[in-house]
Amino acid sequence: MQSESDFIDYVQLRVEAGNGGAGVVHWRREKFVPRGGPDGGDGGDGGSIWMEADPHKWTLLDVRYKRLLRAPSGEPGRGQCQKGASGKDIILRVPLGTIAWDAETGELIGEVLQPGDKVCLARGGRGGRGNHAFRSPTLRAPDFAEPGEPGQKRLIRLELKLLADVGLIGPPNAGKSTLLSVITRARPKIAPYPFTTLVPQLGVVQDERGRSFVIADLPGLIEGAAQGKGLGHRFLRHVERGAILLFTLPLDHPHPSALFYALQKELHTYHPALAEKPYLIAFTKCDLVPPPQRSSYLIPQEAAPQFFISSITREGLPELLSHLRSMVEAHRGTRKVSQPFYS
Ligand SMILES: Nc1nc2c(ncn2[C@@H]2O[C@H](COP(=O)(O)OP(=O)(O)OP(=O)(O)O)[C@@H](O)[C@H]2O)c(=O)[nH]1
Ligand SMILES: [Mg+2]
Repeated sequence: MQSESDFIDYVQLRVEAGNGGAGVVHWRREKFVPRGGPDGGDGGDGGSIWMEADPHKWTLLDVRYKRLLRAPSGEPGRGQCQKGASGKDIILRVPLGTIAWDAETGELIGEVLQPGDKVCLARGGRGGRGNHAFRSPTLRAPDFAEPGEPGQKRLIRLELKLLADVGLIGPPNAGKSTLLSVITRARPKIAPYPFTTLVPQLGVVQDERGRSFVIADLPGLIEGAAQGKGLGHRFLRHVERGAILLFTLPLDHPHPSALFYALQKELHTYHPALAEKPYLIAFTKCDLVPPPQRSSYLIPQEAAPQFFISSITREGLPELLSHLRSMVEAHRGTRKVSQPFYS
């Protein structure tokens, strides 16, 4: 199970790609030929630095300890037109949903969304050409060669925005983690006090046909979250790429509908696009309210589907999950956001 300090969603590191190896000036040496033609080979290319999406990673924790990544330079060319060896690339494995920025210019370098997606963080320098490459009918004995190009050097900021299909939005103590624990194999911490969940947790909902979607349990949101109150705002960006929001409104709260409006307002304040995501509503802890009294909690004039669920009795869960699943399937592929909301 994850602990709080393991969830790292922001790191900065320096990357230095390898320089290209120099091309060389060299002359063919053969018996009885005092000075053969030019045969200086090209230098090898410098190693590049890449990030690659690894579906088994969910945090940038292990990247945090890598302050500097330096790829080897290419080797100089050699006689007999031999190219120098290229520097080996370095591949940094990162979770899906990692975005790379140039920390000095603010430029978006790229993001990885699918397993195996690769983005070049620093390109290795090209090897220089040896004197063999410069020979021509008018220049039979070039006595010069190119130096290698320098490798790219950058300060990189990596930011993780989790890729979940569904994000749980609710106040502290709403039963979000309990819900995650009964519908997935995730084992988040559950407790009868607010702010039990301090960092996002992911769980995979799987059905008997093997279809699955990913659901993110986030720290509870309180009013003023968008201005930095509580914990939730720091993690709100992790629902930016969740296609669907699931509002969890606990029935042990006196006014669940007021909660709903407050949560929507927070999302809107944080970023208006968040408030436009498709959503549904689950009234949690419905075991606390007898069925005849439940309908009074329904939010009037609300087009989104509303469910009464209990993680204890499991009431309402199959209906909620099947609805979520069809929404997820309808919105698959819409989670690519190439320009993140803010930097
Ligand atoms: N009666 C009842 N209690 C529930 C239900 N689901 C959760 N609870 C209780 O509600 C309390 C809070 O549950 P959590 O799952 O930790 O709530 P949370 O929304 O994750 O809270 P934070 O992480 O603090 O935001 C716990 O004491 C749970 O046992 C439910 O369906 N019925
Ligand atoms: Mg929780």
